[in-house]
Amino acid sequence: MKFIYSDSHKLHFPQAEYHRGEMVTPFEKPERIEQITARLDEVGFTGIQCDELWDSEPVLKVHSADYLQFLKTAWQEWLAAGFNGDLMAGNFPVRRMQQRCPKHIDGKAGFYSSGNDTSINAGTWEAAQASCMATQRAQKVVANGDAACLALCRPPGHHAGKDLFGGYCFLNNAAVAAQMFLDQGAKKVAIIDIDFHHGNGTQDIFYERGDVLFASLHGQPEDSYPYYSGYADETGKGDGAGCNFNFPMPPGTRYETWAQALEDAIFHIQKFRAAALIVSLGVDTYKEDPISFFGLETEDYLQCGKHLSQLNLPTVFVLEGGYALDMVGQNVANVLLGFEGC
Ligand code: Q9C
Ligand code: ZN
Repeated sequence: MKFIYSDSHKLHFPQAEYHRGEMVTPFEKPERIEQITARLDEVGFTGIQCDELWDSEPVLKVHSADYLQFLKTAWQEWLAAGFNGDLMAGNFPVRRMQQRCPKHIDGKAGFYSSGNDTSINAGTWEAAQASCMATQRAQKVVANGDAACLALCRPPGHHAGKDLFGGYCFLNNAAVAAQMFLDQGAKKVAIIDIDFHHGNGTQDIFYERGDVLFASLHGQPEDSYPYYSGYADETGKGDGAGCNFNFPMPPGTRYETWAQALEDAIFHIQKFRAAALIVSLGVDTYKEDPISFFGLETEDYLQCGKHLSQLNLPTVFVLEGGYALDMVGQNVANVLLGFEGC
């Protein structure tokens, strides 16, 4: 299997993250990609450096134009306001407040964000675009006949909503890949999100659409980020009614239980008759992950990949989370190895 990456991911390097009452080094850091590429090289996958120019066409079908404009100019506006250091949102238009975008960048940041966990620096927009272009390239590799391809996205994407950044995400790469299959003639596409966290951004984008099935396996919202979505009774709306599947699971969930939800999701995808599959591939389900609470082991990812291959669909893997630096490479590699039947 080929994997697509871009060195431009390094341009996004948040300085600090507020975590459990302390400022810490961000979990979502450049070394993640270095670890993964090193391991994928060792295992014999073929890395392709992506140098494609920005193409906003499929992106504008899943994100709003005003949101993309915000991302493009946010850093310059932050500097122009006289602020130093990373842009980070601190105030949000919550219940009963006005949903009107203010003029000041400090207000705009909160208007377009779901949390204070995701900061913007000078190179963030370029890195987010490169991450999205790696996805677009991987989708084209699959559209041109490869059975599967991995986009090594950084920053990740599944928490990015139609007009929201957060959860370390800016552009929803999985949504862009799904949209591309549809634009190329597919009638229906499925996205399965196996990152530890609920794919709230992807759910938001497709919640009222019947052409994309979204299924997510994740830590239950009672106990886990993103806290305000991911319940099993969120099943879609309008044209999308019955096309959204959430599988929330409690702390300590191990592979046996998790794999039952995976089988369940796979069953629904088969019934949906999707023409292509996008996998939001996070390996923060790993037992040693520093911000998550499932108990998957490195060998389990082989089985997981094998299950996904049973769908027998053209498949684009899109990297999401995974923060246990020592094992993130092997865990990602194992999903692909299992998928290829190794
Ligand atoms: N430090 C992905 O795995 N947690 N995103 C905020 C404050 C945010 C995870 C807690 C977790 C986001 C792609
Ligand atoms: Zn995650």
